[in-house]
Amino acid sequence: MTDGKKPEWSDPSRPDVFSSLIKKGTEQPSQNQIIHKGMRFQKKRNQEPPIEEIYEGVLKGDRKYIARAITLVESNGEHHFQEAQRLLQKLLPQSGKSVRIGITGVPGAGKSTFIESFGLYLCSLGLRVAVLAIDPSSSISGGSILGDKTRMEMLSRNPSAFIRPSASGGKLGGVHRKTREAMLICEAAGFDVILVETVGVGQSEVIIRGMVDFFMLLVLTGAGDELQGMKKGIMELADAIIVHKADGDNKLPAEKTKHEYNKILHFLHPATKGWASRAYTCSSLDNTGIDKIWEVICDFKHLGENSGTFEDRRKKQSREWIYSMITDQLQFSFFHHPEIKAMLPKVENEVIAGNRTVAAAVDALFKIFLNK
Ligand SMILES: Nc1nc2c(ncn2[C@@H]2O[C@H](COP(=O)(O)OP(=O)(O)O)[C@@H](O)[C@H]2O)c(=O)[nH]1
Ligand SMILES: [Mg+2]
Repeated sequence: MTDGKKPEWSDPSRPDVFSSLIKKGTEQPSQNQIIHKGMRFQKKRNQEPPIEEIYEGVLKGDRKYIARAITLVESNGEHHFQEAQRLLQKLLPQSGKSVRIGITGVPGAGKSTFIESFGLYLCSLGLRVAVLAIDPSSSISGGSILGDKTRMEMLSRNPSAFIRPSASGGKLGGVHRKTREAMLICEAAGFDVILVETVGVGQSEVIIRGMVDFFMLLVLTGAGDELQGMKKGIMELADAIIVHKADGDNKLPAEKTKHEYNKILHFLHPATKGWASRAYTCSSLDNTGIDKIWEVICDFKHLGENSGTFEDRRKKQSREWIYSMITDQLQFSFFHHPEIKAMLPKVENEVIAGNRTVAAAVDALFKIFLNK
């Protein structure tokens, strides 16, 4: 990850403190202006601006401060955690007004290109759009996200849009909390729509489904047999299936695929109570079918708000958030416990050498952790 950069205030003596790296973005005229205004940041190197300053900046929708706030919540440092929670607590009353949309699909399905077209369309309607792109594979592939940034070049230049790529470094659990918190920041910053892009790698779909209002699956044209083999579980998470790249010679096959999916969807459990998930075609290249997808999402929201399912899901998600946060916290405090850290390699060796059972080893660790 040679192109990755740590936040300026990160402690160089503790390289483990940040789980993700900031990627170099594309130049934006509006951001340059902000950087000039915010010269204080540069003078006060290694020192983060006070929470109150970040708070005010986020509320104003200042991208520089939104990025700062997200970097703060992404930190794994104990001190940053407390600061971040203080900031989020202040921002909380301003959140909850955006439509949260999750987008998944295999690599190459065209998610980033779709977000560029869809995002630009939303901006043209006068809406403000935030994009959070999570790439669980980025730590392995070494920055496919950077490619995404260039793919969303037009959108990233649009003053009504904010794009935040974030590498999970393979730790899905942490991304869970951090993406929710990044969403909260974007909502407080007044974005109308939040798009969360995630690569379909099994677990990530379920996690993102648990934090968005509307979830869509981008698929490509395929033969009927392939569709049958597709994981039913993933289709049952989707409020819409988008057969993407329906352009050129692919137009007709895409229509055919759409019908195939509709046939299957008919027999599946609906992802959202009272909503019939359907398949649609679109092309981000030709910009066709994009408006229809927004229409579907508006219908979904309208219906859900009237029936109460929209609010119900959000309440359920908040409840689940508590439990996933408890799990995260437990995990964090366990693995950062100094004695546990010191003991772990020894215990590992003992287990591998066959001198101790796993259960006995874990039990001993927990006795230390719980100070028994
Ligand atoms: N023909 C066609 N190609 C597309 C379309 N959208 C994306 N692509 C291409 O598909 C490839 C993968 O796109 P990308 O957005 O990076 O996919 P992601 O991995 O799902 O984010 C790129 O080469 C795009 O140019 C589309 O609507 N039509
Ligand atoms: Mg992508």
